[in-house]
Amino acid sequence: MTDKPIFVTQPFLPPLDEYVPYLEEIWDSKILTNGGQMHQRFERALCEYLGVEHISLFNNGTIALLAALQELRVTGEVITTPYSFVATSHSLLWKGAKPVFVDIDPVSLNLDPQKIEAAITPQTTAIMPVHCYGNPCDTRAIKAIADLYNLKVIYDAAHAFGVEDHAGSILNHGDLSVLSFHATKVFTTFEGGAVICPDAKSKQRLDYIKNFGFQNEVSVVAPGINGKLSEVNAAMGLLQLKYFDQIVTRRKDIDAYYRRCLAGVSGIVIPDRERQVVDNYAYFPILVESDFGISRDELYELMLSDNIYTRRYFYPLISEFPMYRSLPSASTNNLPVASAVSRKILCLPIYPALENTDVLRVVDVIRNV
Ligand code: T4K
Repeated sequence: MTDKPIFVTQPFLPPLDEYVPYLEEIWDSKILTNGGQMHQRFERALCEYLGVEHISLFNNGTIALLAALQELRVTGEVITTPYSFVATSHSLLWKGAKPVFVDIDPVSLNLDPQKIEAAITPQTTAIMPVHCYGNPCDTRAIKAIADLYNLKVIYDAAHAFGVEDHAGSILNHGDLSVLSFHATKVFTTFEGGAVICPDAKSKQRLDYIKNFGFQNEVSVVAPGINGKLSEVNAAMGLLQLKYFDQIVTRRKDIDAYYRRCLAGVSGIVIPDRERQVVDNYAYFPILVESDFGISRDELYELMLSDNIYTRRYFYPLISEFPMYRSLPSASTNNLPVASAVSRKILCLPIYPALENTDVLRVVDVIRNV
């Protein structure tokens, strides 16, 4: 008999009967989308929970990234990380901007601020870093560079729901920050996303952008898109929010259990998380070093044969995909750290329903090597 499958992640689903009253409200109102009651309530609840002033909700993180770039009128070249989900750079291509890849820091696995300045040209208009795995970027250093060269900063905070650093919510840094509420994320609305804005005016413009640019029934003030979050998704968000502290507590326990079990296993390195004051334990990445005994890919296959679905987030690098690899900044010589990490990384399963016995199954495969 094969053991039950263990996935890299699974969404937390609140009891179904708790969803029903929200659905009844939607059914009664007959408003299904376009900024209804649930949408408005969810926006307010999120601002309060996350400790931010203004949020514009979106139907997914990718459209939210696009809208953020549109709002800031980003053009020309944008400095970004190759070590992310492909949506980060794809949003730049959709906006007609050129991604310029800069290497990552070997500890945080985020854009290395020390390497940014060398990549700035007269065409550079913005920096798009990612808080990878919810690990905060060096926001101070990035702000100093952006201020000096007059660049916009858009944080891809898809992994960083609920994360705080020394200054409070990580989402308050940069010109705009973008969240994803995809089913694989620590906080989910099935599909969904949001842009965190510094002031009411930019929120207003983002609200126009996500609704085709409509300001009112007869005026269209921007080349907008359909980026609206439906009422059913917003209701799911309200319900998830009630459970989020519980979700993070369980993830924290799993994270600690992995660390205890894997301590001292030679060839397995757990990247340090040094900047967060409040973590969300969104991912559990390990680096499979050359002295482990087998390669990362062999370990990945070994897990698969045991019905354990780990993920190589992020391999290949974005810069290795066909639409990027001819860019000068995509060369491996320019990205030695990201290239090496991408070949060693493995994200282990972590989600609230994962039991300690499941963690042990994962750990045993590693220890038995
Ligand atoms: N920026 C960054 C840094 C991102 O990581 C992402 C998305 C974005 C931007 C864009 O945000 P969105 O537009 O997606 O809102 C997943 C997700 O599709 C993607 O949202 C996510 N990043 C990326 C890191 O991972 P896959 O190809 O790994 O997903 P999939 O379908 O293979 O799922 C992985 C595992 O999760 C499955 O083995 C089982 C489990 N799962 C998945 C789904 C969809 C469930 O249990 N239930 C589900 O509904 O890309």
